[in-house]
Amino acid sequence: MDDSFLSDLGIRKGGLHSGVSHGSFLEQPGGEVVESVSPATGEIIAKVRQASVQEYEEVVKKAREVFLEWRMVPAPERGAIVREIGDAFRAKKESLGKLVSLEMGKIAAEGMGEVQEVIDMCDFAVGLSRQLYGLSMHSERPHHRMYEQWHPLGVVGVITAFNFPVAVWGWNAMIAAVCGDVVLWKPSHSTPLTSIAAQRIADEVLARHGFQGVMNLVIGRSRDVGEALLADRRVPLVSATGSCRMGRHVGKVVAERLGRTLLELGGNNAVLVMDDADPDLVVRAVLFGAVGTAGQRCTSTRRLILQKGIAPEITRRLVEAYKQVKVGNPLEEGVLMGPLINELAVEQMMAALEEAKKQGGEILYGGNKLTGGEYDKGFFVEPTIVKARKDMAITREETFAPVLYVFEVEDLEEAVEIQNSVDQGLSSSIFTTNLLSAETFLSHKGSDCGIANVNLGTSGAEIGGAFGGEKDTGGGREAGSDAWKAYMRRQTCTINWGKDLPLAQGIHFGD
Ligand code: UN1
Repeated sequence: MDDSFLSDLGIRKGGLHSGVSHGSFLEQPGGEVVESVSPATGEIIAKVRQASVQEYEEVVKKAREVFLEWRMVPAPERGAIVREIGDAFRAKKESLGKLVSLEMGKIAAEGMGEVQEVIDMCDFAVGLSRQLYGLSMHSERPHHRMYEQWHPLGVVGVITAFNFPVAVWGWNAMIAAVCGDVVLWKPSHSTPLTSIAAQRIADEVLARHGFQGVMNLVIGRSRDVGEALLADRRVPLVSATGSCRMGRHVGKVVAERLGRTLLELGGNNAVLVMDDADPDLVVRAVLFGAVGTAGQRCTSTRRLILQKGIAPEITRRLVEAYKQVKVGNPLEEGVLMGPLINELAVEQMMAALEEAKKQGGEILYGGNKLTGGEYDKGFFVEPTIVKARKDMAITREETFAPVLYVFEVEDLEEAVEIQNSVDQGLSSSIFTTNLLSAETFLSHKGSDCGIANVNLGTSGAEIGGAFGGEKDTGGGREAGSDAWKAYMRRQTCTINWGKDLPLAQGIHFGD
């Protein structure tokens, strides 16, 4: 493999890298060394020295100082710097996309798509830097004026997962930066090199402008560094992506100190297909949604709910399509599905399939771990389709793997009932050419998810919309629309420009 992309990103193959940066990387952080392992080949790409709690302390202290300066920079000027960060990511798109593939296992096209998401976020944030609007209100009192304004919040903790090792940081970091906040990033220990490479790109631009430390990186163990971050009153907002279990813990610890959280947790996303749907669109969308990123997106399609008239055709064509999926090294041309992230993920998928069979599910395609040849070195599985019934409890759990449960229903009402019967509420979609069905799905008696699509799949959202979901997905919204408001504090201001002191609600007090 040509690994010049690693040197392009400053990563030395087999080398030992620092996992802590407050604008420039610390020489010798005091935490344990972690290995970055390619899930496709089992090879150690490089090693990373993590932060101890002591370095975490140092970084937060400095971040807090940088915040006091950064918040005084006019927002459009902050935006201009973020524009340069976007340009720097453009220049490294291919290299960083390949590193994402190598370290996380998604195919190169998706790795590059993820870097594009960071670039798009930079562009969005630049525009936003001139649009951090507050409202003005009419006061009920004479000679009074009321308005609201948005102030920077402080140091924002960003905890990201392995599956989107750079895009989700981009959603948070670019918005936080234009809002005048300072970012403290704790990435997944499974993808340390991607975060180091991304941090280095941002560091270089920020240093050029004398703003080292607006973005900070702390790779560290959850049980000490992570806990320190959650409990830290100097961090007013923690934005966390991960499992529902992890989110419950984050929510509890941060709420205990009355801090804010922005949670993007599990999904159990369904595609509903009505008899009047266009089958070509369905097959392509479900393939991308269920097999893309080896089913390891929060938005991956996990349930396919088919109206009974179209069910045989869709099932047959989907099985045909699955047969064509080439599973292998994600950096190889023609491969559509890479490995899972680690052995545990493979075991969890196999355990879920055992459970599905016990509960009455029937495997229509796949179901196995892949072995032999190059497969023995990595964590490869077959993409899998399971014919399911709605009473199967396993279908209500999120298994982070390419498992698609297929249901058959009578009508839209039953389809929506199954779709909403799970604890998670991230993404959903319907395929129909009937306006009434589409609008019912989008209405308040339709999908209960944060994302609801018509005639496209559940995954692959654009950054322009607010991203996130309801129920156990955590309720947070990131990226586009007005998600920026979570990263600022709102201040309501009333000004009296008269010579009297009228009270609100018409109260007379001692006069
Ligand atoms: C995630 O899996 O955490 O909508 C994020 C999508 C991507 C983001 C997924 N743009 O599938």
